[in-house]
Amino acid sequence: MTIALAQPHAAERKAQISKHVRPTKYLNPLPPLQTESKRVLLIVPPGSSEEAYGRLSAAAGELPMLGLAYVAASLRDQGHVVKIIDYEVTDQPMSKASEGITSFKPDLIGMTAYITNMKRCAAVAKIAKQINKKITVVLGGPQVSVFPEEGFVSPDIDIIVLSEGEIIIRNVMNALGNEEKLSEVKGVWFRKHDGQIQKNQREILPDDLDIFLPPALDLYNLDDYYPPVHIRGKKVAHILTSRGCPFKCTFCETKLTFGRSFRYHSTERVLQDLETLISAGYDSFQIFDDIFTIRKDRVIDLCEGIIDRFINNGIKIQWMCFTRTNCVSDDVLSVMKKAGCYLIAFGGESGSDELLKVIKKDLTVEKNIHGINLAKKHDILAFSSFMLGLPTETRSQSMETIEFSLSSGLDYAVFAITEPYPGTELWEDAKQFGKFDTTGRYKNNLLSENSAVWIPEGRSREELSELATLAMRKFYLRPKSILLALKNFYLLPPRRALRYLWAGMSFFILNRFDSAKPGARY
Ligand code: B12
Ligand code: SF4
Repeated sequence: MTIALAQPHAAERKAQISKHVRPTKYLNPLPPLQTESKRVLLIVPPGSSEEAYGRLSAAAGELPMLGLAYVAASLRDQGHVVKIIDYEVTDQPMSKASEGITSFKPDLIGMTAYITNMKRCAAVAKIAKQINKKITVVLGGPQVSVFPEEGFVSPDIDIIVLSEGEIIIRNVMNALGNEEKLSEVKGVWFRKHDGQIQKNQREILPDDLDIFLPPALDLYNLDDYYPPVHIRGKKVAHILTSRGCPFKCTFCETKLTFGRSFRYHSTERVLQDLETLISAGYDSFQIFDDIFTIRKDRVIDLCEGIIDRFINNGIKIQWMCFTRTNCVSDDVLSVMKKAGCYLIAFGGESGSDELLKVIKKDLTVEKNIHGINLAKKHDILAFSSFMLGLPTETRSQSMETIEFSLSSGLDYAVFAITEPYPGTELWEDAKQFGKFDTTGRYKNNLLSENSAVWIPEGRSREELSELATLAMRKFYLRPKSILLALKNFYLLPPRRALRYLWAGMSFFILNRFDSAKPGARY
């Protein structure tokens, strides 16, 4: 059945999607505690944000890890004593981890593994085992969800949780110290007493996201964090209203962690979570869903809910989201704008149709322009991320991408040098179309001052770094971008505005932190 969204009748539409609106109470079928309660320490390993985001790190912002907060909420609900320590946000040295572990005396330590922090996770695990061999060290997160072998390279890591952690970790807690029981827990790989790695089957992802509790963000010291430069609002929270993506972009591994079917929270649940955050003083939200607008009917229902419950009652909120240029349309954007959407982040990736095909983006340059124009038509700012140095990319195609970013009406753009992640199709393509230079591994970062870890045929690391910097300069040193930055500074709390100003000056004027050499920071 086609849903008539152009001139929808509200009651009719509500009835059509009512099957997706679930009860307002948290139904909690998550595994209950079957053993004694444990002390769990969730750690963001020491490291600096400059390592992760490069020269413009202050502009990238610092946000509490949502994944750990979801896992923490689930563990706390099961009855454990849970603490989160983020050593990265406060730029702590590795020695601090030992103080935190010694004083909390955890039974279990958990960390989120990204491609960028695997070594640091291993270093924390080593410290934990030196303090007390009995501490169980668990790794979850994107990197080990698709490439669990990598976790066991460190002898100090005991258990890997693959994919969504909320249910699996509760089963792990019930099976701790009992290999037989642990062998039955789906979604884990673990090291047995004899040193063998037991590889259990993957867990099936639950359809109903409402079974998950809201992330335990209260376990972070929220004063330490601040959002990226393009984000508006006095107090900003990031939320997830859905998980999963059906598209097949070769470089992306989201689908490997969260599956290809699109799963989402009920409208009522999202509204309740927003209400809680608004009562705590939040006025601005970053919606971190991979493709927020993939289901029009759901987005329209949610936006109408926001308008009814908040906007019409004088509660002004603003928010941004991520989506694709082919998943926006006039009807959706119009209601999104009314519900407070001020910015959309698209994944434009390239200014060349040929390259968009290579990465199976299932988009064309024309579609990207159309999506950006539609956002602009509804007075919504448009942001896009781009990739430089894709397989088969030539210098002139890199320039096409840069030119596209300048001519397409975008308000914000980031340019990352392509980094293939294990487990993705791009990882396989990379072997054919270029070479890895492992001296640079784990050092590539989001904001332009990159050292490529994979060099496409016929290109060089220096050339790609130079192009990424050139792209940022060309894009942000235009009068249009400078005016937007000035407008934003005026809208932002002074401390944040000054921080961004410093980041911009460091990058564009002082050329500070020019450490694009591989290995510069390790
Ligand atoms: C928002 C986002 C960001 C934000 C992060 C803000 C923040 N602090 O939350 C920004 C823009 C800053 C960012 C930066 C980067 N990101 Co990012 N990001 C995302 C995005 C879109 C959402 C992350 C999220 O919140 N997910 C929702 C939570 C619930 O999921 P989760 O963290 O995976 O956690 C679940 C499970 O993994 C598991 N789990 C996680 N941790 C643990 C721990 C334990 C103990 C257990 C049991 C389970 C468990 O359970 C959780 C709940 O279900 C994802 C894509 C995606 N859909 O996830 C990419 C993604 C995570 N990012 C990715 C990358 C590569 C990066 C960068 C390295 C990019 C770069 N080159 O600079 C940086 C560096 C990050 C770092 N800290 O080192 C990759 C990761 C690939 C990889 N193998 O590491 C992803 C998957 C996107 C992709 N390209 O495929 N990112
Ligand atoms: S890049 Fe975006 S659209 Fe493509 S697979 Fe990943 S989440 Fe989906």
